[in-house]
Amino acid sequence: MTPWIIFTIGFLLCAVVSADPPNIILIFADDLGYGDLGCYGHPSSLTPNLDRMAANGLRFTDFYTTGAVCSPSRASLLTGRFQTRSGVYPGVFYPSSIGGLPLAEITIAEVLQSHGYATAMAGKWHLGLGLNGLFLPTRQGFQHFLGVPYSHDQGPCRSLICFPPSTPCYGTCDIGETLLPVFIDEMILQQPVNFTELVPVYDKFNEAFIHNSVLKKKPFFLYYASHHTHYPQFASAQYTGRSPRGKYGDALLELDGTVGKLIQTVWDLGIQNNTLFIFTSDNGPETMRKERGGTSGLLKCGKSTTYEGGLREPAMMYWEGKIKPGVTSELASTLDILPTLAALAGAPLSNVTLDGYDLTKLILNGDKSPRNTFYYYPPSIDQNRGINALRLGKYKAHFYTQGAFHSETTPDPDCHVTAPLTEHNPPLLFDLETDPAENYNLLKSGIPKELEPILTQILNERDHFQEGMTYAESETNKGKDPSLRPCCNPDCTPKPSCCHCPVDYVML
Ligand code: CSN
Ligand code: MG
Repeated sequence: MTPWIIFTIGFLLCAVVSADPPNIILIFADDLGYGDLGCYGHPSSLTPNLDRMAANGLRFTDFYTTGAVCSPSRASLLTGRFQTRSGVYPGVFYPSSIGGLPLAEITIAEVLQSHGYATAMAGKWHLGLGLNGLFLPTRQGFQHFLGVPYSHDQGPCRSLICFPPSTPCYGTCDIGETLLPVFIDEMILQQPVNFTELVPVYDKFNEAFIHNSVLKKKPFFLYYASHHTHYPQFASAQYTGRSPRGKYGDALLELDGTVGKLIQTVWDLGIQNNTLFIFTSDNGPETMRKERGGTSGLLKCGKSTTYEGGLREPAMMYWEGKIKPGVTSELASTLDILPTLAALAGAPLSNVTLDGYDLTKLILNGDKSPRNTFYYYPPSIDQNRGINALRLGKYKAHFYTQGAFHSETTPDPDCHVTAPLTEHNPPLLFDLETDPAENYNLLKSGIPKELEPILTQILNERDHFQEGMTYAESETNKGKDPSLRPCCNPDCTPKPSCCHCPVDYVML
C-alpha cells in the first residue's frame, strides 16, 4: 500500500472513531411529552436553552423510548436492551422493592468507565435501591451519585415543600412511604428532600464534576436524570411564577435552566467541540394531572399506553462543530444510545445481546438510520402476548391496545383506563407519515390488496422479534420488604417519622 492510501484509510477511520473520546452529557427528562417543548411546537412553554440546543443540533421527530413508565425505560436507556431482557417489568420500583436492575447488566456508565471515563449521575435513578444500597448507581458504573433513588411522588407529599412553602401539593402521593431521601453516593444526605433548593445543588454537583474531569484530563460521562416534569410539579424560587404555563411550565423552565448551565459550563471550559449533549425523556406525559401534566401534542394518548404519545419523545443531539444542525425523521431509540456512545468513545462492547444500533453515521454523516423497526411493549409485559405494537418504516400495527389511568382526562376515550385490553386481528394499521395521530386505520374495512405485502412483512417481523426475545424473571414482582425503606437514622423508632435529617444545603 502506498503511504497515501494508508493515510486515507487512517483518516476515514478517524472520521468515525474519534481518537479523542468525547465527553458525554446525557439529559433525561421525566414524563415529558412529545408536545411539551417550544421547539416541538408548544405555544406557551418557555424552553429557550432546549430550543437553542435543538437549533444548533440534530432534532429527532421519530425517537422512541422503550417503556411507557419510568423504570423499564431507564433500564433500556442504560443497557441498550429491552426491559424484558433485564427483568425490569411490569410497572416500576417502589422504595421497599426487593429487586433492581440486575448487577450483571452492563450499563453505559460501566462501558465508558472501563474505557477510562470519569462517570457521574445526578437526579432520579429508579432502578432499585435494595439492601444496603445494593442497586444504587454507584454499583452500576457511576463513580459519583447525587440524587433520589425513585420518583418524588413515592413518599408523602408533605416532604415536598414547594415554593413558596405554603404551596399545596396537587393530587395524592404515597403517604404510607418514608420521607423522600436524597443520597450522596450510598449515604443519605438529607431526608426529606428540600425540593425548593435541590436543583441548584444538582447544578453545582454537575459543574464540579465537569471541572474536575477536565482538570484530571479525563473524558467524562454525566447522566443528569431530572425530576422535571414528573408530578407533583416544583421549582426553586428563581423559576417559580416565571412561565406563562403555570406550575408545569415553571418546572420545565427549571429543567431548561439546568440545560443552559451545562452548555455554559462546557463553553466556558472550551470543550464544546469535544462534548456531545443528548436530551430526551423516559415516557409520555401524565395527562391525568390535567394542566399540571405534560402533553403529547398531536400524538395519541400518553404515559402507560403504546400509542405514539406513550413512547415517542422529544430528542436532540448537540455537538458543536461535529453534528450538523437540522431535523431528522429517521427512526431512533433510547436503545441506540449505548451502542452509539461506545462507538464514539471507541469502547469495546461485551458480547451480551443488544437491541440498539450504532447511530454514529446518522448523527455525524447524515446517513440513513440503521433502525427500520420499533417494538412497543406495554408497562404490564406478558410474555404470552409479547409486544403490543410494531413499527416498520412508516407503518405501525397495533396487535393490542389498552387505555391507562396515567392517560386519563383528555377527550379521546381510547386513552382512558376504561378502554380495556383489546386484541386486534388483523391489527390496526396506521401510516405514521400521513397520519401521525393514529386516527385512520388503514384496515378498517378489510385488507386492501396493495397493503397485503406490508402486512405479511409486519407479521413476519413480529414473529422473528418474539422468537429472538428473552424474558428475564421479573425484578419488580420480587416483592417488597418494608425494612428496605431508606432511613437516615437506621436504628431509630418510630419509623418512618424518625427518619428525619434536615441539612442546610448552604453547608455543602
Ligand atoms: S414513573 O411514574 O416512575 O415516572 O413511571 O411515580 O406506574 O405505578 C409510575 N406506576 C409511581 C410512576 C408509580 C410513579 C407509577
Ligand atoms: Mg417517568
